[in-house]
Amino acid sequence: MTNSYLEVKEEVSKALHEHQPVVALESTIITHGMPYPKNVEVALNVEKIIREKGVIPVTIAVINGKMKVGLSADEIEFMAKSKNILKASRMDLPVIVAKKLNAATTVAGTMIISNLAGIRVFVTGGIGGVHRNAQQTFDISADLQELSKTNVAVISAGPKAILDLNLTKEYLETFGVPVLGFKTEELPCFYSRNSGVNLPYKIENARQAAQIMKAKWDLDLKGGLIIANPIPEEYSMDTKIIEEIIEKAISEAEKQNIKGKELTPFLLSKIKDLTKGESLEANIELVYNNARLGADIAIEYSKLINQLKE
Ligand code: PSU
Ligand code: MN
Repeated sequence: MTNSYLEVKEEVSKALHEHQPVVALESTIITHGMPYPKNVEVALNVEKIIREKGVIPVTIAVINGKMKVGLSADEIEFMAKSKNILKASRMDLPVIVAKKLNAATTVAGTMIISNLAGIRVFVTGGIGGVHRNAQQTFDISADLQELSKTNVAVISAGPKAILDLNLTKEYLETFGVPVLGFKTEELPCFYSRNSGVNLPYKIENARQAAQIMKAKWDLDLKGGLIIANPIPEEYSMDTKIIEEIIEKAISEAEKQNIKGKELTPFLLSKIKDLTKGESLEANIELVYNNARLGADIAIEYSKLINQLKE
């Protein structure tokens, strides 16, 4: 790798060189999205699910200022356990790299590093988006701008339910980010399958996702795509019940004056407490579900790139 800020694991650079399927994974979900030690278990399981499909999983983080493309099990444990790991989005990366700090990467941060390394498929839980009341607060996740400019496909269970889903959809439309519903015509919203927000495009399989990705980038239409994969039916939470809980969590955040970077982690953890852990279980299952689909999409995309016949 010519980029001296990047440290790409050997099996990853080999796989990329040979156009073998590779899936990037973020680390903020580990450090800020789930409690220790469950976060370690989940991070390792996600990698295992992807590897069992013959795809190389690549968890991304910044350690001592190095953008790590692929973490060892020890590094995952270190990230998961350490207190005060920073959360790196686009604005943070140059500071963290120059000061040689440790940081977990958000969807935006992970997209940037994936793109530098040449990884086109990235699996997460839920993307950031336009927060409720953004008309006043201006709180719009940098994930959305990143999706408008960086060529990486993001497999998620939709924007997190804590957001304003209609505004998030409008924002993505304005910035030209395709949102493809996987076997659904409705925007999934993280903990549940149903948001009431319609999606214009439905895809039926991983191959269609790969074909749309390739078409987008062949046409030089810069930016990412969202493959919105609903949480499996058996883990989907009741939209009404979860909505009441989200409202409670949001008013608690307002009371405590939680803002900016702290808001999303605060809400996820509050919701976990208020649902007695049920939301964490849902979060874990939706990530596993996204990992399975993401691996399939990486396989199909690499087939297209290698121009292999089925
Ligand atoms: N998905 C999860 N848990 C998380 C996140 C995603 O299941 O914690 C993280 C992602 O890293 C995403 C971030 O980029 O939440 C959004 O944070 P913010 O709203 O501050 O941009
Ligand atoms: Mn924000």
